[in-house]
Formats: sequence, C-alpha cells, structure tokens
Amino acid sequence: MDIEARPYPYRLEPDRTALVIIDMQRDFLQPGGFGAALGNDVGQLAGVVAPTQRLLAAARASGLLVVHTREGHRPDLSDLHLAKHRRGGGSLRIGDKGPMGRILVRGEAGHDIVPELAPLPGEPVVDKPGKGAFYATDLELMLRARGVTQLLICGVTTEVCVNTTAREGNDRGFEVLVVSDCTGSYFPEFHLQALEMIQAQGGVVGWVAPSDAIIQALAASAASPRQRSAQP
Ligand code: C5J
Repeated sequence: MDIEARPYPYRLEPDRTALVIIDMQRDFLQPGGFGAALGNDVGQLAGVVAPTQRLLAAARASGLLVVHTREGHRPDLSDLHLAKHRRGGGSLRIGDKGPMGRILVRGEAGHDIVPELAPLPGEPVVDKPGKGAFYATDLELMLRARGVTQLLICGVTTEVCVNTTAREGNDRGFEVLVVSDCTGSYFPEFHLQALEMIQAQGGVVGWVAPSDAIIQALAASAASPRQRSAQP
C-alpha cells in the first residue's frame, strides 16, 4: 500500500521491509557518553525515544524484520582508524574511560542500546565501526537473504549515521524512507536540513514520512492481509 510521504507516496510492502534503528545507544543519548564528550546537549535527542518505541511496537506486531545498529569498536581498538580516533577533540576520546565505561567500546554500558528500545531475542544487532551501517558489516547480506527491498530508517543522528546509512542503502538499490520524528540531531536545524536533503530533487536519496503514517499503514495492512506482497 502507498503511504503519504515526501516527495511523493511511498510503497510500503511489509513482507519486504526492514525497520533499521540506528545507534540508539546510551553513548549518544545519555550524559557521560560520546555525544556529551563532544560538547553536545544530549537532551536534544530525548524526544526520539517515544515515537520510535511506538513504531517499533507496530513493526514487531506486523512481523517486519527489525534490525538494530550500534556504533562502536573492539576493546583493543584494532578496528578504529587513526583518523576517526583523532577527530573531535572532545574531553574524552573513543576508548577513554567515562562514567558509562569506555567510550564507544563494545561490551561497555555506554555502548548499549537504551532500555526503552532494547532488541528482542532474535532481532539482529549490527555492530558497526563507521557511520554508515553498511560499511564493514554484514547488514546487506542479511537484508538480501531475507528478500528485503524497503528500508524504514530511524535513529540518531539524522545528519550523520542516519544520513550515511540512507545514502549507502539508496546506492545499493533499497527504497529508503527516513522516519522524520524517529530521528534526531543535537542540532535541530541540521535535523530539518538533513531530512530535506533526503527527499530533495524528486527523492534523490529516498523518502521522508512521520511514524504515524507508517503505523496507520501497517494497521491497515494487517486488517487486509491480501494486500501483503508475495515473496519473490
Ligand atoms: C555520530 C551517529 N554522530 N550515530 N554517530 O557520530 O550519528
């Protein structure tokens, strides 16, 4: 079925759709993590959690594939480019000890997804060393193996990891929709501009729509299961 989206309606095919939730980690959303170490006001991201919870519940109820990502590195930092390590100049760098453990290091409390959006057993969690979720991960393999062609992307931050992942997905031939109220930035103006960039020029990277439109479409699809697309 089509849902209202910008720049034009988006064809939602639940059987071929994955909800991809990018980096909703304590390190970005809570005080004492990576985002705060870079001098950001992490409170700017708080509003993303509740709408994402609602969309996540609807996606789970509709049987969509749900994929979570986490940005972070091996404890020995062997997968951390020097260029990324040097970047930022914050009070704490990646690998340094902070109040939630070592910053952006796998296995530390800060690296975890916030409890409200915790993955369920069986939901893939992709650990990524870069900004894009396709870079140096098996995300594409997992999506292709399940016949996924449509990506609904949520998470933080809109202009960094969400945007990079949307572009990577678009270049790989996925139909990408960024969920406007389920993404956020430390800089509200970057959030708005990043969403504009996605859907500009007739959808150069993809589509943008609010979570309510998707939730309604999923409910309608559940009510008329014959509309669900056939697997290839
Ligand atoms: C950043 C991210 N902002 N998940 N990471 O460094 O957007």
